Amino acid sequence: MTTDIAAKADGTTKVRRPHAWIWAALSGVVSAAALLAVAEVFAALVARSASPVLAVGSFIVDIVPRPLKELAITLFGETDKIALLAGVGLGAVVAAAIAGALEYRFRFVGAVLLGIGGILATAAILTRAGAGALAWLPPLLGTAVGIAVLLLSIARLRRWVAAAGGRDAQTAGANRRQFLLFTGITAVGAVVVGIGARVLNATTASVAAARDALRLPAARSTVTVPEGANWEIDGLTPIITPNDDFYRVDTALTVPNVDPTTWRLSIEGMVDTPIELSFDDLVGMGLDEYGVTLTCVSNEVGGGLVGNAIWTGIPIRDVLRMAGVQGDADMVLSESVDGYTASTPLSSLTDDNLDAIFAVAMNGEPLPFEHGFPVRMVVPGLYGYVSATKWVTKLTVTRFDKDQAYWTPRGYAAEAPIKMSSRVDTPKIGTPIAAGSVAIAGMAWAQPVGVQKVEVSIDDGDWQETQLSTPINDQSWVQWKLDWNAEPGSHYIAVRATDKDGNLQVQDQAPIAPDGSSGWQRTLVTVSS
Ligand SMILES: Nc1nc2c(c(=O)[nH]1)N[C@H]1C(S)=C(S)[C@@H](COP(=O)(O)O)O[C@H]1N2
Ligand SMILES: [Mo]
Repeated sequence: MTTDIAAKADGTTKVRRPHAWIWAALSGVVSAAALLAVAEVFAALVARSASPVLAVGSFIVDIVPRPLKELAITLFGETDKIALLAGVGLGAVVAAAIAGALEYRFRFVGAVLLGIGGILATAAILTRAGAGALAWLPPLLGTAVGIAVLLLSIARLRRWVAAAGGRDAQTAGANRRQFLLFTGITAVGAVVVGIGARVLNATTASVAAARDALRLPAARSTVTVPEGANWEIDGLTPIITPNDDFYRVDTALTVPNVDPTTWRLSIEGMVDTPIELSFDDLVGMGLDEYGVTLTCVSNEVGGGLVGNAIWTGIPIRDVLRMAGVQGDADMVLSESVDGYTASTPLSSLTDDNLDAIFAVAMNGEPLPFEHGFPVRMVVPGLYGYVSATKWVTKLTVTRFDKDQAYWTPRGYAAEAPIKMSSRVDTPKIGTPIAAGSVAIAGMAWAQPVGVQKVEVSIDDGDWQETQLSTPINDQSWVQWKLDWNAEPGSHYIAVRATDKDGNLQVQDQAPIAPDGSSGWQRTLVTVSS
């Protein structure tokens, strides 16, 4: 900072003018911080979900076109959500600084801009699913306080600037102090209070305790991983994916905190009797274990958006039967607490030979928060976006020609069975291996019928049948391996699967949109001498 008082040659002093634009911009940023802090405090009191930054972030998640979303995932990977929030934050800071500078130059223009920002944030909050009846209160109170801070701060800045123009160093100094004190205290207060309230709003403490305390009844039937199902080969994926390693895909900026004691599942729409079940009601229907491989439509051939777990749950058909499904329905729209929806063919949920379940546990423990605690759906053979709704709270029995799910207007098919696929886990491209005896190994899946065989072709030679690990069931992936005498140089390894109905994995390459990737993986490995 520059000193305000400069000595002049004749011995008198002249008060230097402050850099008013910069201070005005800063006032704008401080006002916005006050807005957010007050909104967070009132959100903590009346409506935890009414956080402006998160609501605006979620709104953006929902409106950005698919190619942009894919670009964000490519650029930032699993940190795409953090990048988005940082982007929203940066945008807000810049907009607030502009509002401050404008307010200094044109009285009330900045205040109006801040007001518009607050109203847009309120609209974003109110359009979120699960916005409570009082959700409008925090952002509007925040906006009022933010505008007040801006007006008061800029008024003090004007007084300082005016005094600095004169020769009265003392008045200028006092006005400067008043401005800096007011703006500084507001800034520090907003940051401390705002962060405190945000942490409080995000706190999972009570729900985490509820999850820890949860004692699920023992499953009536269990899945045993057969002998020979899991080979321990360096670089090969284990047959059961540990919860911590399981891929995560969802639109949620913050993981929903759902208290199992207040959670309800309602079955509505084209049913004879709409029903509502508590967690205890659902679990009381009896638990069984199911081994199912879950796959994301965004998984590229050879990719890792796929995992296999032992799920504990209740067949969805049993719950639908209680409600009584009406004859001309053909789809079930499942909805999560955060408003996400998936469209699942009714037949996939009522089929006696296909175990579509409400899962409450994953690999022997209550569902992790990221994977849908307390209840999610798992449907064998359908991509996650059309079946595996996490934090599920409502099923609407309906028709495909009447209702649409979240991804349907965003470029993905309304119905999407998982495409049979196979991939090479080892050797890996870019990791040179030593010549000699090498295991080529990977994973393959072909829900719902199961994998019959996996073949490998080296350097475009004959297809050689590989060895398969003992399958857990037809809904779970298998490992495959082939012993190879690797000679020095570069080699292509291609892989393809065949299912138990005799269908060969589709060779034609397809992108992930609209209904999943296809093609045979062909990877390049380097063997050193
Ligand atoms: N509530 C909710 N459930 C959801 C999603 C979502 O965005 N929100 N994404 C779906 C998609 S696209 C997939 S692939 C699976 C992923 O489940 P996982 O994160 O447990 O691996 O969840 C599905 N369930
Ligand atoms: Mo997905």
